Amino acid sequence: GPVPSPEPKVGVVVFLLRFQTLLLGKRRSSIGHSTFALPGGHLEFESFEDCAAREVKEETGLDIEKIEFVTVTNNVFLDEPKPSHYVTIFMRAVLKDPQQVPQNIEPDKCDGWDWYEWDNLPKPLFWPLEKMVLSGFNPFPGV
Ligand code: 8DG
Ligand code: MG
Ligand code: MG
Repeated sequence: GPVPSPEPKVGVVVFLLRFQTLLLGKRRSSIGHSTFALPGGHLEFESFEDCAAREVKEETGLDIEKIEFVTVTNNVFLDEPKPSHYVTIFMRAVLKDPQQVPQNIEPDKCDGWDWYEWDNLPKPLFWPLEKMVLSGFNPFPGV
């Protein structure tokens, strides 16, 4: 019979900018396994800004500020072990303390976090992010 289509969920992810670099981690989660992605997770009973700060803290230990909405994309994951659908909210933020170092707090979900230059991004990128890069998007303000 027909396969039931999954209900859309809301993801909130963060372009965490530090000087000319941004934070990426290689995923260990089933969706997008072994691809580089932004910190982020599922929206709960909270604002986009609170979700961004909470997920970044839970996943990296970092404290962020100047949190603002950037854009939203629709992502249907058909080719994953478990098909899923996310409306993904992209936020932007900076570190409260630029000297603070990311920790890999959820090693079951991520191989580790590092800072990357926009012109020298690691490969492969998680495809919702890849799609934005290919469209010419740039997360740095004033570009
Ligand atoms: P949670 O239990 O902490 O709430 O969830 P999570 O385990 O941290 O969720 P996640 O997979 O990291 O993020 C939720 C979804 O957001 C993800 O499955 C698909 C969507 N998503 C994108 N792009 C990105 C991205 O660059 N990074 C992250 N983390 N999620 C993304 O569409
Ligand atoms: Mg999370
Ligand atoms: Mg996450």
